[in-house]
Amino acid sequence: MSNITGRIREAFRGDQRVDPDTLIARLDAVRRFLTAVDGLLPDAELVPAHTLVERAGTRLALSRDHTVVALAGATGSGKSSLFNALAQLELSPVGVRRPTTGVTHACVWGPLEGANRLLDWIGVLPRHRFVRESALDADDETALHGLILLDLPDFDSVQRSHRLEVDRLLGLVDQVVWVVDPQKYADRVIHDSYLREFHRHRDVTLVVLNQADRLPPSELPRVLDDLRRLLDSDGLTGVPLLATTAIDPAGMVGLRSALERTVAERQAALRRLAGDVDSVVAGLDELVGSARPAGGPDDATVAGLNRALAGAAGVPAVSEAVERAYRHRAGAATGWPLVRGWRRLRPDPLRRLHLPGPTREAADPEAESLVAATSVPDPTVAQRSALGLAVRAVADRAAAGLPAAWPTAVTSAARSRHDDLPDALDRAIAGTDLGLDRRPLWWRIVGGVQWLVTLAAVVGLGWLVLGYALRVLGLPALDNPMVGEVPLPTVLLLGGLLAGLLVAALTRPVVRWAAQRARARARQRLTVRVAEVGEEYVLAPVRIVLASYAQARDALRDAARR
Ligand SMILES: Nc1nc2c(ncn2[C@@H]2O[C@H](COP(=O)(O)OP(=O)(O)OP(=O)(O)O)[C@@H](O)[C@H]2O)c(=O)[nH]1
Ligand SMILES: [Mg+2]
Repeated sequence: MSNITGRIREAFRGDQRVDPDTLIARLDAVRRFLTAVDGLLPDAELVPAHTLVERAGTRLALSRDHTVVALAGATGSGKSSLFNALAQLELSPVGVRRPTTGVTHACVWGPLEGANRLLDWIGVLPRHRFVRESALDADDETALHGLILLDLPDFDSVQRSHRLEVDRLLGLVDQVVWVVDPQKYADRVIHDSYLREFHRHRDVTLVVLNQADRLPPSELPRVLDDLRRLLDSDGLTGVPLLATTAIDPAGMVGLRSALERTVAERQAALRRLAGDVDSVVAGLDELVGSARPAGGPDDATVAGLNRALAGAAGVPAVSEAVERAYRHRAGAATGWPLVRGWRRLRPDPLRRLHLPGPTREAADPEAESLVAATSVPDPTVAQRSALGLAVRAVADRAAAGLPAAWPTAVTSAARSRHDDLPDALDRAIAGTDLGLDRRPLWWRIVGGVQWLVTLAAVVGLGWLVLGYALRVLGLPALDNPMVGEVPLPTVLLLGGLLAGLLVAALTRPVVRWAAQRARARARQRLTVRVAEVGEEYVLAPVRIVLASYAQARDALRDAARR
């Protein structure tokens, strides 16, 4: 037995008064519960709670000064006879042809006005409503002022409409007086289908053994004992059990004073609703339980999700392209000027993926989808299924320990934005600053050195060509300054070429190292962005369901507090 049900049982002990504010707080808690689970739990399971909230709201708003008591029982048990005897008028026909009463009759003690709206809601036709006061002016009836007595059709009827009417009314009235007779008091229908169902409404239940005059006086205690035993096994321990005789005013005294007490207490409506809340809470208890879910899946599961998202988003391919693009761009900026142009002819690896770096992130969500898509290859089948499994793992871990109805809700939350994931990942990749925007200073310095040494080589070459031309034309030769044994132009040409090659050779490992760093940095930034997508599209919806669960559990705990 769960905690909540246990608490309800305990609260039942004793004839407790129901505080209206407490009842309203409990109903509010049921309302909070319904809001928390809206769209998460199967609607069919929530029908009783919705019905309760609606009925209770209306009943409390209509009239707290009236007590609606129904006489219910099998045909011929004497409901109409008791009804007429209490009203001391022939209001509801009593008959020998069964079943006699086909529609509910009502008798109101006190002015009808206040009771009319209540009877409209209960659904008793105006022509079947009677007023005790106007029918007979009698002060001895004041003790019953505020009573609305209903004579119901029989619940074991051959007429289906009678049964439906009884079932409907039993859900609305404040108190039920079950009328049984010596022949049929042990019938299975009344016990299995009705009395047992009413065990949570013990404090608004009364049982009368009518037609007590038909039993020899010596037999009556035995029959009452037998009936008491049956009621106990119905879960109705402690409900008042009275013997009545409708045809003799003396045989009505006990019932009459019980009704007077009920009317004076003005508690029946509240107790009835409190019993309804208990039933609803007990019915929902299993659906909600008292699990304490974690705030979400554990770190390892989230890491698994992020890995799968990174794979599906093409993070490895993009970061590799970043490394290649770095080498490409660094080569173009620092390489030997004579071959730089040739390098530029080759396509930039990042631009080939349509990743020019940080994108124009759309401020307007409408326009978000217009942000240019990248050409990062679509995820493979394996990557897609890895992502599916990772999302599933998130749902499974998050829902661990939750009652049966919830894992489905958590799983659908985890998958709720699955179709939007590819675009979101693409946008995240496109929007990531891959760190290749700025040209590092050292590229420019090395590039400048390369230009200088190349210029030296070109000057040396020009000088040599000019000297050669002068010689061929027989003109006076140039004065060639010497550097040691070697003429300066030659030093410039060869030195320039060698220096260029040397600088290029020395730069290459530095570029390789820097490119790897750029790759690692880009990978890290991409991973962060992809994890943000995972948070927004997978984890946040799951957390919302977990929070709803916690709210529903707390609300139900509040609703159980009597
Ligand atoms: N002897 C005796 N007869 C009773 C008593 N109460 C009712 N009767 C008779 O039992 C028969 C059925 O009574 P009703 O009051 O019509 O019974 P009911 O429960 O209203 O029956 P339905 O309207 O068919 O559901 C009638 O003939 C009554 O006179 C009683 O306390 N003692
Ligand atoms: Mg009747």
